[in-house]
Amino acid sequence: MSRKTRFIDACYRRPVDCTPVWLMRQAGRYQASYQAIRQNMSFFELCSTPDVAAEVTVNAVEELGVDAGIIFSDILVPLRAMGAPVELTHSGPKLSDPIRDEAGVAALEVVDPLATMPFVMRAIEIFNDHFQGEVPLIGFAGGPITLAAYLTEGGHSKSYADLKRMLFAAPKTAHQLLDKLARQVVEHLKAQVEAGCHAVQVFDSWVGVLSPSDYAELALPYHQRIFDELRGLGVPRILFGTDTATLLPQMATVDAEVIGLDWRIDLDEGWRIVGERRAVQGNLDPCCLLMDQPALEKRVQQVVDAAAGRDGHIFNLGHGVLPPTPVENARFVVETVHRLTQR
Ligand code: 1CP
Repeated sequence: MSRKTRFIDACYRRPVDCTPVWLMRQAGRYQASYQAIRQNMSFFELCSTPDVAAEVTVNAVEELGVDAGIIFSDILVPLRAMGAPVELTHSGPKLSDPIRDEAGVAALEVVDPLATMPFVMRAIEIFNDHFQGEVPLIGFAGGPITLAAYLTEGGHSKSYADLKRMLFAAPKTAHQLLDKLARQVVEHLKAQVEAGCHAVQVFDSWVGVLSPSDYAELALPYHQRIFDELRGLGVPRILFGTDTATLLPQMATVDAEVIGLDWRIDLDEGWRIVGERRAVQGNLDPCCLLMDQPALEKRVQQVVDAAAGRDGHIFNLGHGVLPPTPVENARFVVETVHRLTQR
């Protein structure tokens, strides 16, 4: 079975020969090949140089043996295209002039991805040329709450007080912002599929900072709209967030083929909540990859056991690969899942 068939069939809950695996943030600083490339160019330079972005994506697939690639880019790339000059510093993403009022929101523009981010689509084409369509490629965008978090906070945050000040105290401005972000997400994902992506994932990584009632008001309507508008593309759609255990009953109403789970809920319990009709992606704690291989194998086995051989499990981490991860442990996870789930 080709990697493409294995991955796509699992998304649609069809039987496969073994459980497909890919790892969130599988391309990055824990790889020597990535570090070598980053010595010569800045992060956003890398993202906007299609042959190098494609090379980094291909390297991750080849070094790890995963069943899918995820195009090397960032959720911050479309924010820069919309007019928010986000930079990447040693302490993470930074926006010197965070967006906290109506004027700031009004200045953001929903842009044509082909005109403003052609390099993303070009990198997708180069990846597909390399693998001749044999390895599926995932396109992605950030979710509205996560993008709004970077714009309002100006970077990573512990309390998300600036985000929540806008969401709770200025709901009209907040909805204007979320609406623009949702429209940009749809445009960006459509362009990536048209360029050749075989699946799409929305990373609403920080949506778990919301209570269930705030999720219902501020995130769910946008998730539903984004996924409804992507239905016609005919590719599997993955919805991911972290800390979503209490939000899953609502996320299960979004028309996504696959729901991503983090480790804060057991996979079988999460699957029960999102329903047997869905495929699920997850949910090994990325910290497990810092252990020795016998201990790591036990943790992989636990996730495989929780999936209990059901169709529609895509093995992944509950969140991204951590920078101190040994590459051989990432490769070991992929081999171990394939070995343990051979059918
Ligand atoms: O070289 C470097 O120092 C850059 C580190 C780095 C990398 C490797 C950043 C900056 N982004 C990326 C790549 C990236 N980002 C990918 C493609 C790689 C792959 O998956 O193989 C993807 C899908 C993302 C998505 C992304 N960026 C998310 C969603 C996924 C998640 O982990 O939650 C988020 C939240 C970001 C923001 C971001 N980009 C970079 C950093 C350091 C951060 C901040 C993370 C944080 O606030 O904790």
